[in-house]
Amino acid sequence: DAREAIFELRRQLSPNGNVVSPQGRARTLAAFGEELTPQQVIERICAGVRNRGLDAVLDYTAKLDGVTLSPAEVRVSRDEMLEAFRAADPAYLRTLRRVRDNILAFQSGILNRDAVMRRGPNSELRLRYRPLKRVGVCIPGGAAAYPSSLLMTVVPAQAAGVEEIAVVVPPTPFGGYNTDLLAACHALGVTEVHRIGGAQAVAAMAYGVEGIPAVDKIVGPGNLFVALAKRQVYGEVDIDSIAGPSEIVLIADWTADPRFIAADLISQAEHSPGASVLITWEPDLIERVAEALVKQLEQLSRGDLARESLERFGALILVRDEDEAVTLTNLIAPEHLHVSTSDPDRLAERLTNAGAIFLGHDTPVAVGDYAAGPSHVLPTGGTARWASGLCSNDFLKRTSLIYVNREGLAQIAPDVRLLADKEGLTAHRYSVDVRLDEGQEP
Ligand code: HSO
Ligand code: ZN
Repeated sequence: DAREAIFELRRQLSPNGNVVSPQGRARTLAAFGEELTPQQVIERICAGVRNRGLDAVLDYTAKLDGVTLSPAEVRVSRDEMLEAFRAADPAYLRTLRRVRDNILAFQSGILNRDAVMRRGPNSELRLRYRPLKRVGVCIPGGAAAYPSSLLMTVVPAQAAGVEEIAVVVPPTPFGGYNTDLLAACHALGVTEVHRIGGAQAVAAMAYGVEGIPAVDKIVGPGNLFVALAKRQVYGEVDIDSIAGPSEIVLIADWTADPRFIAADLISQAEHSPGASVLITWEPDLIERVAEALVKQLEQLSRGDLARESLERFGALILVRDEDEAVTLTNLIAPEHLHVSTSDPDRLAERLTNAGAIFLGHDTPVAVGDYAAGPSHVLPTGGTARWASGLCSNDFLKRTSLIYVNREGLAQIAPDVRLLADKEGLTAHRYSVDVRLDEGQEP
């Protein structure tokens, strides 16, 4: 039963499920040497950082990342950034610049604008947007320390006008010592990079520690512990989302090329784990995609990783018709949805639950992952039912501005008085009456 399979898949792929970096999970739990749940580990780390500041961050970095740093070694120096930038491949730097421009153009173009509403001459209502002042960006330290994730978080924040951006990335060869990543930071104008990661970095940015003032919002991908830590500090600061593994649903009809579909399914699976689901009403297509999958998995260098992921979290689903495809897809609410049909726009109209939709045969998800402009930080785990991908507007806060003159106050006063009376809040009522000279002494 497709529905049941989907629910099972959903359960396993939630950030709390057991597939999120099982090795990392085991290592971290072992480091605490007791029978602690991941949540209890997070509470310890956050409390430690809150109470003991940078010392605690460095202790956890030694304990969990196996790297001993002095306080002075945490922040990447200006010279180190410059050196990485100078040593970088010029073609890489040109690509970074072009992609940055794509992202900046899109993210600037969609920025919310202040709104003014006037109903008559006696009042004015406004909604004003202002950027957050300081934002923290998490970049993972393993093989997934992607420059593209740096682009897809930092540039939207810059488009919104965020003044200070702090990047944290664990002290690993992939992470805080990765010259490509440091070069990318420099190319984007990021000057503040700290070699810390995991829950301790999230806590440091949320509470503020020596050398790292508290931020207003924390964004960016991470493992189970980063996800749980973000949830823990939410309320103290804002966060983007609790991210789980990557996912794709592909809807295809007979006009789709099975080789393309296989490649798209595998490209999600190589995130390892990643969930890849094909939904079609063409029995033929399923067979041809299965054949193409076998061929491509043999040829691709990450084929083994992807195969493992496909075996656990892959599905080729045959539905009756388009309608059933739409219903099932909306139920899954995938992070990425690729509509590979002859008239993708028509179908997309009815596909309401998806982080990002890729239209037509020639728009692979990789275009959005790397270069198009919308952020690839997208809702996973079925949260596309109610959540949206990261964008520049997520770095703005709204303030409402309310003005009435004396006449405006007089006009609205009866309603204010009546509600204040109902609630028994006499001072609220008096604050209106005293202005309209109708109040006796309170
Ligand atoms: N598909 C990932 C983003 C990514 N892909 C980074 C390649 N690099 C989550 O949306
Ligand atoms: Zn990807």
